[in-house]
Amino acid sequence: MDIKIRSSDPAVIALCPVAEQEGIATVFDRYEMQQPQCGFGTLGLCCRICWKGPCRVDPFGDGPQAGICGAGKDTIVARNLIRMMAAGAAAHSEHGRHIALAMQRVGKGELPDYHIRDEEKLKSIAGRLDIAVADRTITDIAYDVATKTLEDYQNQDSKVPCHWISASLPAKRLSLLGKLGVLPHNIDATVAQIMSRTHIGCDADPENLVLGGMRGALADFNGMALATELSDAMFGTPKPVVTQANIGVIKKQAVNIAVNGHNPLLSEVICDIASEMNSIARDAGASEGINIVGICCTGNEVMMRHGIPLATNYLSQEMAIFTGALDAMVVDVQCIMPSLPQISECYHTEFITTMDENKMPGARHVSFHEDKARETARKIVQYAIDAYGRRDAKRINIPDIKQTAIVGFSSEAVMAALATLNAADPLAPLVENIVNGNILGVALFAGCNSTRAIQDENFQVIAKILARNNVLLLATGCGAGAFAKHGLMNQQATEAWAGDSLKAVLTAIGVSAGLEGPLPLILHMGSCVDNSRAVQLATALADRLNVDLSDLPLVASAPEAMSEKAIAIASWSVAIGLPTHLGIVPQVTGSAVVTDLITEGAKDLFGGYFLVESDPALAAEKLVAVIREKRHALGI
Ligand code: XCC
Repeated sequence: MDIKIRSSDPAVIALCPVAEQEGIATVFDRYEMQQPQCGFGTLGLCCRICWKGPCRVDPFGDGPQAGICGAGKDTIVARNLIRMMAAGAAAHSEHGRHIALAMQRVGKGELPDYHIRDEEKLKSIAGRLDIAVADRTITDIAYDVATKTLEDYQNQDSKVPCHWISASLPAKRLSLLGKLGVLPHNIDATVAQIMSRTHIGCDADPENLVLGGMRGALADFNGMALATELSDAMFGTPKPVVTQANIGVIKKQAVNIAVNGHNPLLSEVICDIASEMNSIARDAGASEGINIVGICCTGNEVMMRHGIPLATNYLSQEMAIFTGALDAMVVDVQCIMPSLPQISECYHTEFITTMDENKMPGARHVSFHEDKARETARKIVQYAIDAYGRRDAKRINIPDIKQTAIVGFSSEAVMAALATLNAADPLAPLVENIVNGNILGVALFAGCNSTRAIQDENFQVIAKILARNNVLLLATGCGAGAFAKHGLMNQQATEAWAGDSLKAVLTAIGVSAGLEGPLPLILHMGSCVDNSRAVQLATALADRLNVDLSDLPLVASAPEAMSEKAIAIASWSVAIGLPTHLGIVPQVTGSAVVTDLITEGAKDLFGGYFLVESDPALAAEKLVAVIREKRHALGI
């Protein structure tokens, strides 16, 4: 296999031959082995919802047109799609619940290993949730914020929408979503309702199903907004920090520990403990002590808060082990390939699972609970130090591939940078430059990598074209990882790729904010749950202009979307009014009705819609055209 047709990441291109030489299959090999993939599944036409099945509908119209129960293609496709949205919502919201429960216990004084690191942020959250702050202790406020947040998982009054979505979207959008009946009142209930209505013999109406799915997707938004905001209060609100990204951040002379997954509750403590255990690592022979590196969204979390370098993003997570210098990979939840423990077994790498509900065959499981966070982290770091002693020097191969990245642009950080230009009215410089066309529009890149595309390629092609067209670029998740690895999140990239007027704006803000040069070409807003940061910024803009989100020259793009979480994110992006590009054809095309519902139909209802285009250059052109249309409608 020519790896260049599977990945554009030079580190992957350097390390895949190592895997081949060792006779170990990678995600790219397994993709080849799966070809050709099932056509029915690709079209969304395979139903496995009951044990009379699996059933499938013949897309050419010759064979069966309904499953054994009578469900036709539209019902089957819609049910499959919204179950994926529910799974995505469940994943983000479990993450959020975990953080909220931890904060509630911090509020009760039960977790000495955690603190409220950003008290101002906590107070501002309290203000948004109508919780009093005057003359109160920070722990009391934390308790109330967490308790009110947890009501979003408990409220049984379907007329009262979740607190977080109500506190996060413009009034116009909330009113529209309320009228459409898609504002969630309870995250858990919304997810349960999707599972219930898609059980055999329930909702069979594709439009009703898709609307129910959109409600679940908005519950996903609610779950990620609360996860982001509470994490900031507990661990700090990100500020711009200079770091490095790609596999070359692994160091030969250090005990290398990769943190992989999503939830900062564990990785934050590991970062603290690692700095305390440096001398033990040095005594074990690692002259550079302990080197924590990040993968996927745990990587984004620790990168933006502490400048911890990013080793890689989703599709290349296996590559870190092939360096022969990764002493431990510590994982929590989501997007962790089950192949990792088996590959680790071929090396000296300790592969450690930590969450009791996420175990993997072949892994060492160290059960993580917040009560004993520091003690558990210490044990994990010690396993890594012990593994360092078992390294095989002959198998060490760390390609010297890494790029500088400036990351950590929370909405607060963006506002702070803008405030250096206009302290009284920080949004004014952004609004002025959008109105006068120096900034044509804004694009948010989110989502994963998929083997259905050349890894990271779509992100790069689309971003460079949009930047040339003076579109301001934001990124989260593995998209952000892709840009960081490929050197598109630094000042040199702004010089190289930004159109003239965008470059002038990024330079004015960057210089004024003390960066001694422009802002990076693409602003790193964080992990997947941090897509809510971009919505926060967009909501501020919409409120300022007294328009709805769907009126703004703002688009979203998930060029390599893959996970159920990405499907949920892309769906709420549509529901809040954004034209949302997908570079991977979603598994819905077996039903013209559902395809039409999420494209043209959604446009009529929400103003947002899916724009599917797998050619990245064409996708970029279409996104620029959409931004121009929005500007035209606004009269700017
Ligand atoms: Fe996708 Fe969210 Fe996972 Fe990366 S890690 S593969 S969901 S982009 Ni968040």
